[in-house]
Amino acid sequence: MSLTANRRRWLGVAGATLGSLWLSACDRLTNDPKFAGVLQKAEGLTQRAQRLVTDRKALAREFTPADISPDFKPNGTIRPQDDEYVALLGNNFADYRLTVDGLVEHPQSLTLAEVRGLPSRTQITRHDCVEGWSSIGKWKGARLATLLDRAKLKPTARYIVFHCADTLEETLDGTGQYYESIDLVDAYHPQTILAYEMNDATLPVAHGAPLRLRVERQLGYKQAKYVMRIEAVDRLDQLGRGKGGFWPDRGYEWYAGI
Ligand SMILES: Nc1nc2c(c(=O)[nH]1)N[C@H]1C(S)=C(S)[C@@H](COP(=O)(O)O)O[C@H]1N2
Ligand SMILES: [Mo]
Repeated sequence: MSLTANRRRWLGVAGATLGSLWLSACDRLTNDPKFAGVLQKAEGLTQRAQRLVTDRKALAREFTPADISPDFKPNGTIRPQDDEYVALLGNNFADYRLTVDGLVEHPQSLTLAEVRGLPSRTQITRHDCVEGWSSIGKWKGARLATLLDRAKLKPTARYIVFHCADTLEETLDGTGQYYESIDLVDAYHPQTILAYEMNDATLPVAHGAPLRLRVERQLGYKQAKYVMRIEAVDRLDQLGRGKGGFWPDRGYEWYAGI
Protein backbone atom coordinates (compact mmCIF):
# COMPACT_ATOMS: atom_id res chain seq x y z
CA MET A 1 0.00 0.00 0.00
CA SER A 2 2.83 2.40 0.87
CA LEU A 3 4.47 1.63 -2.44
CA THR A 4 1.28 2.61 -4.21
CA ALA A 5 0.92 5.76 -2.14
CA ASN A 6 4.50 6.68 -3.02
CA ARG A 7 3.88 6.05 -6.66
CA ARG A 8 0.82 8.21 -6.68
CA ARG A 9 2.62 11.00 -4.87
CA TRP A 10 5.44 10.62 -7.37
CA LEU A 11 3.03 10.85 -10.30
CA GLY A 12 1.60 14.01 -8.77
CA VAL A 13 5.10 15.50 -8.49
CA ALA A 14 5.88 14.50 -12.07
CA GLY A 15 2.67 16.17 -13.25
CA ALA A 16 3.41 19.36 -11.32
CA THR A 17 6.97 19.49 -12.66
CA LEU A 18 5.85 19.02 -16.24
CA GLY A 19 3.18 21.66 -15.71
CA SER A 20 5.64 24.28 -14.50
CA LEU A 21 8.10 23.41 -17.27
CA TRP A 22 5.33 23.99 -19.74
CA LEU A 23 4.43 27.39 -18.27
CA SER A 24 7.98 28.66 -18.11
CA ALA A 25 8.74 27.31 -21.58
CA CYS A 26 6.55 29.93 -23.30
CA ASP A 27 9.02 32.70 -23.99
CA ARG A 28 12.34 32.44 -22.23
CA LEU A 29 13.53 28.93 -22.82
CA THR A 30 13.81 28.98 -26.59
CA ASN A 31 17.09 30.93 -26.40
CA ASP A 32 18.36 29.22 -23.29
CA PRO A 33 21.42 27.02 -23.92
CA LYS A 34 20.06 24.66 -21.24
CA PHE A 35 16.77 24.25 -23.13
CA ALA A 36 17.77 21.02 -24.83
CA GLY A 37 18.74 19.52 -21.47
CA VAL A 38 15.46 20.58 -19.90
CA LEU A 39 13.51 19.00 -22.71
CA GLN A 40 15.40 15.77 -22.32
CA LYS A 41 14.63 15.68 -18.59
CA ALA A 42 10.96 16.35 -19.24
CA GLU A 43 10.91 13.51 -21.70
CA GLY A 44 12.50 11.20 -19.11
CA LEU A 45 9.78 12.13 -16.65
CA THR A 46 7.07 11.46 -19.20
CA GLN A 47 8.51 8.04 -19.94
CA ARG A 48 8.72 7.12 -16.29
CA ALA A 49 5.19 8.38 -15.62
CA GLN A 50 4.01 6.36 -18.61
CA ARG A 51 5.71 3.24 -17.28
CA LEU A 52 3.94 3.65 -13.93
CA VAL A 53 0.58 3.94 -15.67
CA THR A 54 1.28 0.92 -17.87
CA ASP A 55 2.21 -0.98 -14.71
CA ARG A 56 -1.43 -0.86 -13.65
CA LYS A 57 -2.27 -3.00 -16.66
CA ALA A 58 0.05 -5.80 -15.53
CA LEU A 59 -1.63 -9.05 -14.52
CA ALA A 60 -1.95 -10.14 -10.90
CA ARG A 61 -0.09 -13.37 -10.22
CA GLU A 62 -2.04 -16.51 -11.05
CA PHE A 63 -1.60 -19.80 -9.20
CA THR A 64 -2.10 -23.52 -9.89
CA PRO A 65 -5.03 -25.71 -8.77
CA ALA A 66 -2.72 -27.22 -6.11
CA ASP A 67 -2.43 -23.77 -4.49
CA ILE A 68 -6.20 -23.31 -3.92
CA SER A 69 -6.99 -22.73 -0.22
CA PRO A 70 -9.28 -25.42 1.16
CA ASP A 71 -10.60 -22.94 3.73
CA PHE A 72 -11.20 -19.62 1.92
CA LYS A 73 -12.70 -17.48 4.66
CA PRO A 74 -15.97 -15.65 3.92
CA ASN A 75 -15.85 -12.12 5.34
CA GLY A 76 -18.11 -9.12 5.93
CA THR A 77 -21.69 -9.97 4.98
CA ILE A 78 -22.08 -13.71 4.59
CA ARG A 79 -25.86 -13.85 4.14
CA PRO A 80 -27.70 -10.62 3.29
CA GLN A 81 -30.89 -10.09 5.30
CA ASP A 82 -32.24 -7.39 3.00
CA ASP A 83 -35.78 -8.21 1.80
CA GLU A 84 -35.02 -7.97 -1.91
CA TYR A 85 -32.08 -10.36 -1.62
CA VAL A 86 -33.92 -12.83 0.61
CA ALA A 87 -36.70 -12.98 -2.00
CA LEU A 88 -34.26 -13.46 -4.90
CA LEU A 89 -32.38 -16.21 -3.05
CA GLY A 90 -35.69 -17.89 -2.16
CA ASN A 91 -36.32 -18.29 -5.88
CA ASN A 92 -32.75 -19.42 -6.60
CA PHE A 93 -32.08 -16.09 -8.40
CA ALA A 94 -34.53 -16.87 -11.24
CA ASP A 95 -35.81 -13.28 -10.93
CA TYR A 96 -32.37 -11.74 -10.56
CA ARG A 97 -31.44 -9.07 -13.10
CA LEU A 98 -28.07 -7.38 -13.34
CA THR A 99 -28.66 -3.71 -14.16
CA VAL A 100 -26.05 -1.68 -16.04
CA ASP A 101 -26.95 2.00 -16.19
CA GLY A 102 -25.76 5.53 -15.50
CA LEU A 103 -23.56 7.17 -18.14
CA VAL A 104 -24.15 4.52 -20.82
CA GLU A 105 -25.80 4.67 -24.24
CA HIS A 106 -27.61 1.35 -23.87
CA PRO A 107 -28.70 0.46 -20.32
CA GLN A 108 -28.77 -3.30 -19.73
CA SER A 109 -30.84 -5.69 -17.67
CA LEU A 110 -29.44 -9.21 -17.81
CA THR A 111 -30.57 -12.54 -16.42
CA LEU A 112 -27.93 -14.78 -14.85
CA ALA A 113 -28.11 -17.03 -17.93
CA GLU A 114 -27.29 -14.02 -20.09
CA VAL A 115 -24.34 -13.10 -17.86
CA ARG A 116 -23.10 -16.69 -18.07
CA GLY A 117 -23.37 -16.46 -21.86
CA LEU A 118 -20.89 -13.57 -22.04
CA PRO A 119 -17.18 -14.18 -22.77
CA SER A 120 -15.66 -15.48 -19.54
CA ARG A 121 -12.30 -15.72 -17.86
CA THR A 122 -11.08 -18.21 -15.25
CA GLN A 123 -8.27 -17.33 -12.87
CA ILE A 124 -6.66 -18.64 -9.70
CA THR A 125 -5.63 -15.65 -7.61
CA ARG A 126 -4.80 -14.60 -4.07
CA HIS A 127 -7.29 -12.52 -2.11
CA ASP A 128 -5.70 -10.22 0.48
CA CYS A 129 -7.90 -8.80 3.24
CA VAL A 130 -6.71 -5.77 5.23
CA GLU A 131 -7.52 -7.71 8.37
CA GLY A 132 -4.34 -9.67 7.67
CA TRP A 133 -5.36 -12.91 6.01
CA SER A 134 -5.01 -14.18 2.44
CA SER A 135 -6.62 -17.06 0.56
CA ILE A 136 -6.22 -18.45 -2.92
CA GLY A 137 -9.34 -19.17 -4.95
CA LYS A 138 -10.37 -20.06 -8.48
CA TRP A 139 -12.86 -17.69 -10.07
CA LYS A 140 -14.84 -17.89 -13.28
CA GLY A 141 -16.87 -14.94 -14.50
CA ALA A 142 -17.92 -12.59 -17.25
CA ARG A 143 -15.38 -10.00 -18.32
CA LEU A 144 -16.53 -6.59 -17.14
CA ALA A 145 -15.05 -5.03 -20.31
CA THR A 146 -17.52 -6.96 -22.50
CA LEU A 147 -20.44 -5.79 -20.44
CA LEU A 148 -19.32 -2.16 -20.52
CA ASP A 149 -18.77 -2.31 -24.27
CA ARG A 150 -22.29 -3.64 -24.71
CA ALA A 151 -23.72 -0.82 -22.65
CA LYS A 152 -21.35 1.61 -24.42
CA LEU A 153 -19.93 4.10 -21.96
CA LYS A 154 -20.58 7.75 -22.61
CA PRO A 155 -17.38 9.84 -22.98
CA THR A 156 -18.05 11.47 -19.59
CA ALA A 157 -17.95 8.14 -17.67
CA ARG A 158 -14.90 7.95 -15.36
CA TYR A 159 -15.78 5.38 -12.71
CA ILE A 160 -17.74 2.16 -12.46
CA VAL A 161 -19.82 1.73 -9.30
CA PHE A 162 -20.98 -1.63 -7.92
CA HIS A 163 -24.17 -1.45 -5.88
CA CYS A 164 -24.59 -4.48 -3.60
CA ALA A 165 -27.64 -6.13 -2.10
CA ASP A 166 -26.45 -6.11 1.52
CA THR A 167 -26.75 -3.54 4.26
CA LEU A 168 -23.57 -4.04 6.29
CA GLU A 169 -24.33 -1.32 8.81
CA GLU A 170 -27.72 0.03 9.89
CA THR A 171 -27.65 3.81 9.56
CA LEU A 172 -30.46 6.37 9.60
CA ASP A 173 -29.43 7.91 6.29
CA GLY A 174 -29.16 4.58 4.46
CA THR A 175 -25.41 4.86 3.80
CA GLY A 176 -24.82 1.41 5.29
CA GLN A 177 -25.45 -0.38 2.01
CA TYR A 178 -22.28 -1.95 0.62
CA TYR A 179 -20.91 -0.44 -2.58
CA GLU A 180 -17.56 -0.04 -4.27
CA SER A 181 -16.12 1.71 -7.29
CA ILE A 182 -13.13 1.43 -9.62
CA ASP A 183 -11.69 3.56 -12.41
CA LEU A 184 -11.70 2.62 -16.08
CA VAL A 185 -8.14 1.23 -16.00
CA ASP A 186 -9.26 -1.44 -13.55
CA ALA A 187 -12.67 -1.83 -15.20
CA TYR A 188 -11.01 -2.82 -18.49
CA HIS A 189 -8.22 -4.88 -16.88
CA PRO A 190 -8.34 -8.43 -18.37
CA GLN A 191 -8.63 -10.03 -14.91
CA THR A 192 -11.59 -7.88 -13.86
CA ILE A 193 -14.61 -10.19 -13.92
CA LEU A 194 -18.06 -10.64 -12.44
CA ALA A 195 -17.62 -14.08 -10.93
CA TYR A 196 -20.45 -16.62 -10.79
CA GLU A 197 -18.26 -19.63 -10.00
CA MET A 198 -15.75 -20.24 -7.22
CA ASN A 199 -13.51 -23.31 -7.16
CA ASP A 200 -15.50 -24.94 -10.00
CA ALA A 201 -18.84 -24.66 -8.21
CA THR A 202 -21.67 -22.11 -8.31
CA LEU A 203 -20.62 -19.07 -6.26
CA PRO A 204 -21.81 -19.72 -2.68
CA VAL A 205 -24.00 -17.18 -0.88
CA ALA A 206 -21.27 -16.52 1.70
CA HIS A 207 -18.90 -15.47 -1.09
CA GLY A 208 -21.33 -13.18 -2.91
CA ALA A 209 -23.91 -15.15 -4.94
CA PRO A 210 -25.07 -14.71 -7.56
CA LEU A 211 -22.35 -12.30 -8.80
CA ARG A 212 -19.27 -10.76 -7.21
CA LEU A 213 -16.57 -8.55 -8.54
CA ARG A 214 -12.97 -9.75 -8.85
CA VAL A 215 -10.58 -6.87 -9.39
CA GLU A 216 -7.35 -8.70 -8.79
CA ARG A 217 -4.88 -5.84 -8.42
CA GLN A 218 -6.67 -4.51 -5.34
CA LEU A 219 -7.38 -5.52 -1.74
CA GLY A 220 -10.27 -7.62 -0.45
CA TYR A 221 -12.75 -4.89 0.36
CA LYS A 222 -12.84 -3.82 -3.32
CA GLN A 223 -14.15 -7.31 -4.27
CA ALA A 224 -17.84 -6.35 -4.08
CA LYS A 225 -20.18 -9.29 -3.36
CA TYR A 226 -23.93 -9.52 -4.12
CA VAL A 227 -23.64 -7.12 -7.09
CA MET A 228 -27.07 -5.93 -8.21
CA ARG A 229 -26.35 -2.86 -10.25
CA ILE A 230 -23.38 -1.48 -12.14
CA GLU A 231 -23.47 2.26 -12.65
CA ALA A 232 -21.15 4.39 -14.78
CA VAL A 233 -20.56 7.81 -13.22
CA ASP A 234 -18.35 10.87 -13.71
CA ARG A 235 -17.84 11.56 -9.99
CA LEU A 236 -17.98 9.68 -6.70
CA ASP A 237 -18.86 12.43 -4.24
CA GLN A 238 -22.61 12.03 -4.66
CA LEU A 239 -22.72 8.38 -3.55
CA GLY A 240 -22.86 7.08 0.03
CA ARG A 241 -20.72 9.36 2.16
CA GLY A 242 -18.78 10.56 -0.85
CA LYS A 243 -15.59 8.48 -0.84
CA GLY A 244 -16.54 5.87 -3.44
CA GLY A 245 -17.11 2.80 -1.28
CA PHE A 246 -18.45 1.44 2.00
CA TRP A 247 -14.99 1.06 3.53
CA PRO A 248 -13.48 4.15 1.87
CA ASP A 249 -16.39 6.06 3.45
CA ARG A 250 -15.10 4.73 6.77
CA GLY A 251 -11.45 5.69 6.32
CA TYR A 252 -9.86 3.10 4.04
CA GLU A 253 -8.06 4.13 0.85
CA TRP A 254 -10.28 4.28 -2.23
CA TYR A 255 -7.42 2.95 -4.38
CA ALA A 256 -6.35 -0.23 -2.62
CA GLY A 257 -3.71 -1.40 -5.07
CA ILE A 258 -1.52 -4.43 -4.33
N1 LIG B 1 -21.30 -6.75 -0.62
C1 LIG B 1 -20.22 -6.94 0.13
N2 LIG B 1 -19.03 -7.10 -0.49
C2 LIG B 1 -17.91 -7.30 0.24
C3 LIG B 1 -17.92 -7.31 1.66
C4 LIG B 1 -19.20 -7.14 2.29
O1 LIG B 1 -19.34 -7.14 3.52
N3 LIG B 1 -20.32 -6.95 1.49
N4 LIG B 1 -16.76 -7.47 2.37
C5 LIG B 1 -15.49 -7.20 1.66
C6 LIG B 1 -14.29 -7.69 2.35
S1 LIG B 1 -13.64 -6.73 3.59
C7 LIG B 1 -13.63 -8.80 1.93
S2 LIG B 1 -12.17 -9.29 2.62
C8 LIG B 1 -14.21 -9.67 0.89
C9 LIG B 1 -14.45 -11.05 1.43
O2 LIG B 1 -14.80 -11.89 0.39
P1 LIG B 1 -15.16 -13.38 0.76
O3 LIG B 1 -16.37 -13.36 1.66
O4 LIG B 1 -15.38 -14.10 -0.51
O5 LIG B 1 -13.97 -13.92 1.51
O6 LIG B 1 -15.43 -9.18 0.36
C10 LIG B 1 -15.52 -7.80 0.27
N5 LIG B 1 -16.74 -7.49 -0.42
MO1 LIG C 1 -11.47 -7.51 3.84
